[in-house]
Amino acid sequence: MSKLAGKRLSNLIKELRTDRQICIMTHDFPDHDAVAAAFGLQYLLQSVGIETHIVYKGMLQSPSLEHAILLLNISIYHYDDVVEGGAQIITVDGLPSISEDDDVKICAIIDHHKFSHPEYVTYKDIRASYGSCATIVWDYFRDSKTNVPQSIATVLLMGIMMDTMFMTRGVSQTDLRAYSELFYLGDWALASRLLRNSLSIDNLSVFQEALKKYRRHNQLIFVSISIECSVEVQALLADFFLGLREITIVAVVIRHSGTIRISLRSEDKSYPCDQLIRKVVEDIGQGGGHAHMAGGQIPDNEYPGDAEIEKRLCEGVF
Ligand SMILES: [Mn+2]
Repeated sequence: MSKLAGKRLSNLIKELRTDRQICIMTHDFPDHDAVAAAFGLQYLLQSVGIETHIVYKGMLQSPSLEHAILLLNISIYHYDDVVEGGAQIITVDGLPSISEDDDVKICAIIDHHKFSHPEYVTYKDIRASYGSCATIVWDYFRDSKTNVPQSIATVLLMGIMMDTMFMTRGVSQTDLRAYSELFYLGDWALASRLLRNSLSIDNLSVFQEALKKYRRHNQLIFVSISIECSVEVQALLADFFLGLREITIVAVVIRHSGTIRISLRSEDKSYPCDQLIRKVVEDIGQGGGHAHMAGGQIPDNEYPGDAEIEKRLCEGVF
């Protein structure tokens, strides 16, 4: 191991055995921030001679992310295609769905969400005050005095901008430092162009349904979408409603590959999303996130119906 690895990276490397496959795994249905964090970390580990695969479960659902992966030459694989028995997993930006049948071991967790992370994992770097996981990985570059190549800087910029909605929410001082440094190192124009064009004409039917069906309770909007919808479109829809000046809390429910997903947004500090989501999914699912933004999942067969979710939400707020 290089002496230049830096403290954080050295501590991470101590958890890894190089005689087994090492995979950096994003949360299921990865988003820009998850892929950015994985891509950055892969480069760092490679620079000290450790080869890894970036893997995910679910699907890549964002055309803008797929475009970025192609343009910036990011090697990312579906879990089922490359992960070997006994593999060591480093998770980034949220826990993937790894079951006991998967013959793998999570050996490190790097995240900016306050989920309940498994006890047995000894290396946990959770920084819930950060706006993005990409910022944590940037800090590993800084700590190990490793130069950030242009393609990595561009992807990290995408991750930071996506999760902070172009530096307008959940921004910590470190996010700002990372952003301002990466701005000069990466291709900021490309990163922003890819992000700003993440919707397509096909997605308008989701917005149409949302505009017809949304339910307003004072400063709160609840909307449940019945047509197939990606998590990325769900997020953009939630942000759209939050942009209404009368509205400070938004919940968007979608159906997505066997689960019901709830995306929550709040601009009101008295109603932090991470607490609210726990009330909404209590006894039926799981959820977590930040004060300004959180998400929850409920298995299809446990779903109590939109009316019950709406009721729980209103009870949490009024
Ligand atoms: Mn993130």
